[in-house]
Amino acid sequence: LVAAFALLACTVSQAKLTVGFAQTGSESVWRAANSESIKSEAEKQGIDLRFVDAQSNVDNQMKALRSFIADQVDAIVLAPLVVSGWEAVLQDAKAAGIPVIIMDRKIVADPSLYATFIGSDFFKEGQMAAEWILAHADQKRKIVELQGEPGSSAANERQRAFASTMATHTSDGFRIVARKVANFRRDQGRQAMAELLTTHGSDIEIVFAHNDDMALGAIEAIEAVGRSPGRDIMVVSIDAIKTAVEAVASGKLNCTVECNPLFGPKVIEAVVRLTSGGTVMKETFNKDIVIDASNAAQLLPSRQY
Ligand code: GYE
Repeated sequence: LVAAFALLACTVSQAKLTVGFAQTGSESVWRAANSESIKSEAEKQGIDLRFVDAQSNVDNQMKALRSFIADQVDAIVLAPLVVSGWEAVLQDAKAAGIPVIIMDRKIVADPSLYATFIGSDFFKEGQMAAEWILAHADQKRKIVELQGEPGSSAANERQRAFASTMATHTSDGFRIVARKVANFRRDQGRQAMAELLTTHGSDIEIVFAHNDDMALGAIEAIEAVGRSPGRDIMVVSIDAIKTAVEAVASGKLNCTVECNPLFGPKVIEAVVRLTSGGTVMKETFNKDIVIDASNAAQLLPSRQY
């Protein structure tokens, strides 16, 4: 009997899963909320999570994956900084029998190299932002775009969707006059917008930012030149972090398209299924909504991130 208990205790302790999580970095408020959501759910489920903050550096992320494979973790969660370059390391993970969950951003690779993708539909988000502008722009037509991390699926898809939706309305005069990369960061958004205001001055009527942090930076830059964000210049972005929803409620931001980062429970559920012989859907998309003056105040109290 004692031996049986010892055996049981042994299997129970062996059952604790070890999961490697290669996060992009900590570039935005969205990212902090996403990291927290996965960490807390892992803890709840008694999972040993090895968290690596790649500090927006692809080499760091690649190194993290290699060390997870060398340590024979039970599963890998990857939020890929960029879309390309993952084939070789994913082949190694596959050869080692380690399931990989791609979350948040997508990759371009043979789909058999990863188990599942879980995240938002960035193309749809870009489209929703463009459609909101088309419906609410009044006389405003000239747009500047603040772009996220080059090569990331989030920036790629939001740009592609926005441009293609706007392209169908060039006859109405809608035009993207300039684009600037600000890497999803608030300080860079402020800086980029200040430069755009210098070079394009009174031309700018609408700002489309690939995330809220950059939009909040842009709002500061607009105020710094004595113009009124939300009125003189329309500002639209994506993520719907609490500070941005507050800015919508106070009229400085016109619209933010939600991109929900709180899907740690879905990611961890996939980990548990995949490591216990279960199956998961190849792709799972989160549902996102549009937030503007019509619903911001009402949504604010329940905002979790
Ligand atoms: O919009 C931005 C973050 O990949 C959806 O990355 C994510 C984006 C998000 O830094 O704030």
